[in-house]
Amino acid sequence: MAGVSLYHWEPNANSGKPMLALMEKGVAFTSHYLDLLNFDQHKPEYLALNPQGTIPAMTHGKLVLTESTAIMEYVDEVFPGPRLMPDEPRDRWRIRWWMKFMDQWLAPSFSMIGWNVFVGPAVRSKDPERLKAAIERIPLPERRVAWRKAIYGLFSDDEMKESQRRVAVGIRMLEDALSKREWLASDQYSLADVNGFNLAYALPLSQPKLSNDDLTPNILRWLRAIYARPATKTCWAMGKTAMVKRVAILERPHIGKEPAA
Ligand SMILES: N[C@@H](CCC(=O)N[C@@H](CS)C(=O)NCC(=O)O)C(=O)O
Repeated sequence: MAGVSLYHWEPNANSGKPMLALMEKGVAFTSHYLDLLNFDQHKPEYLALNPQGTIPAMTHGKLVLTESTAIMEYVDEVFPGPRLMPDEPRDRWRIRWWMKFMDQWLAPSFSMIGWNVFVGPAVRSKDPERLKAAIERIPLPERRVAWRKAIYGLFSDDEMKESQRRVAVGIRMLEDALSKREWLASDQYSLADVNGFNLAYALPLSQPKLSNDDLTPNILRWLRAIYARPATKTCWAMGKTAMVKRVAILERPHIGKEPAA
């Protein structure tokens, strides 16, 4: 069978989705770690593969695939191993509903908060001229804007407030869905759970007043159940940054409103 290569950053957000889906399916792949904080995704060798300069991208033989959720669906359909999409059309619809909601509406807000508190501060101290040149090399104008705002601390109060509002709405919706069934969108572990974990694995640390064992017990049960899966453990062990190591909070048996550092 043709080989699989994955170009990814950390097991987090979009990169973590195909990483975890491949590991759940038991598909061997060659990992190409691109350091997002070093702007590896805008280097000519990667742009030759994905001219948009965003990660992840996957190759399967000669085929180049982009868009993390679409890659996960491809992985689930093409490779043997446990199915991550059930057969029942209603379940498939619910899974796709959640993935669209997360990708389009919720994840950009999580991302803005993450870029404000982690990505921006992590690169800000680099040489200013190098940073300016790095921003100019970014192919997508909207990503150029995001980088500029993160590096120079330019996210407005209104933008941050709206992101925080969306995260609060998303937490309520996740808790409600997970109070009705074991997994997010069907009675079996699915791509919606893979997608959701990548978004929410550090919630009790990043949003302790909104998500903890007392307020959102079902979200915490769900996060711990996903973290206990061997594929998740292997996947998150590939993380190199402090951002991803936050997953260890799920090892605590009880997380209150103010988790100790
Ligand atoms: N819709 C795309 C989004 C890809 C994306 O924007 N990835 C982020 C990382 S999570 C990225 O590459 N950021 C780097 C940059 O903007 O330079 C997907 O789901 O694959």
